[in-house]
Amino acid sequence: MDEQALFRAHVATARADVEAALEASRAAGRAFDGVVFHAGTDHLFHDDDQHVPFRPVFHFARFAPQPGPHHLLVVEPGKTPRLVRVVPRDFWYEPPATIDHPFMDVLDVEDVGSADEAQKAVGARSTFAYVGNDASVAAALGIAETAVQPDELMHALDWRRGFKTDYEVACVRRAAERSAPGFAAVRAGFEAGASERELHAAYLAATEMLENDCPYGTIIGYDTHAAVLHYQSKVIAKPAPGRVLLIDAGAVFQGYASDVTRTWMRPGGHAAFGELIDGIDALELELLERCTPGQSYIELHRAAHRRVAELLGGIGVLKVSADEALEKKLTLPFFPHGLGHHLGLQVHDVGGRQAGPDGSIHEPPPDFPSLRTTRPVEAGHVLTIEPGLYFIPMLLEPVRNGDDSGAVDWALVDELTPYGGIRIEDDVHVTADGPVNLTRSLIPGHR
Ligand SMILES: [Mn+2]
Repeated sequence: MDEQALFRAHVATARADVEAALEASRAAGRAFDGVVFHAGTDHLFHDDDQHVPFRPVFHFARFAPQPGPHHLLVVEPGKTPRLVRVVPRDFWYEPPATIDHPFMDVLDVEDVGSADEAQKAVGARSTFAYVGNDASVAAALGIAETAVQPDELMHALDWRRGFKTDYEVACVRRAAERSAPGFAAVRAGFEAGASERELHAAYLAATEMLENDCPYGTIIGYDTHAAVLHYQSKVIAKPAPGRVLLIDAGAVFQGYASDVTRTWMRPGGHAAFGELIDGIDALELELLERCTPGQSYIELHRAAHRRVAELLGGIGVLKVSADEALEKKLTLPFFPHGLGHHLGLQVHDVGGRQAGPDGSIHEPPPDFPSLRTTRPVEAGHVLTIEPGLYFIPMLLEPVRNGDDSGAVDWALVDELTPYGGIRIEDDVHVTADGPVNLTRSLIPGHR
């Protein structure tokens, strides 16, 4: 299918989702004639005239990947969605690019010169709900505060965003295609001994992205930096010794993100660490293959902990059985984050903890408070699978000094701690016919 047809079908689904959300709201006693989606108001840094990097309101971006703030989109059942696009005449900044995208043909698009003009063009909408980041814009449209992101409507919209259209899946894959040369450049730089900062620059150059185009700050860390889960510094110094590199990076296509992590070790590193990399890689691919409709994501997370216990037992870091390790929660300090998350317009996409479209929440089990995804896996979901295994002194300290200290070979832990940690992540599209790995064929593993 061509892009135009894909996008047309996508907008049909997005419109149906809005209609279903309006119906859910009506059933809850809060009826609206439609929804005004706002691209959002941008912000300045405190007491400054510089703008905080702008990201559109994601429910807006689902209809139109139009950069820039202030645009308004009116969605009403039975009518073509109307986009009032703000293209200011400005000599300080370049106006947001009028991009080449099929939304120009699928939506009813009208250009105006300012946020005020956009509000005038949309007119009074007192019977509508407002979705956006600026209640004053809602007020200017005559929309009551109680109709600003009303709960029932938002729960239903968030839930439905979990089911990706073919267009959305294609965008995630295109984002991954865009990131692939970045991974190749970083791999080559790692082999040549480049610094973290040089690797980051190489990633941006190879993906043709500016810093603010990245869906999230790239994580590029050598050795112990790989054990800082959201490591951000990217030091200038050449790596010493630079035995291990962890890169967690994505790209964006039409607003949709990819999110992939690889961990590489130089030849001649600790054989036990190499075994752990192999083990986490095999685990990741195996769990990804289990992403079928009806699968409990929480069970996948539990399975990951069991394998982490087995891997640590296999190399001798843990001196107790996997059962005992799990019972004593000894894997938690080694694998302290969740197995993954929904992926789409947001890197950590909405709705991962929803139990249904009605606002009920599926809390993570008490053992795993960081788990972002508790919602059962369904066809249409796009998820990440990203098991990890780290040597984080701060988390291991209490075990070392606690009652279960004897269950761990601390000499071996001390040998492996300089290697930092491992995380391996791919993106999966769940279909009725099974999982599709969207990223592994584009971005090779660790070998
Ligand atoms: Mn991720």
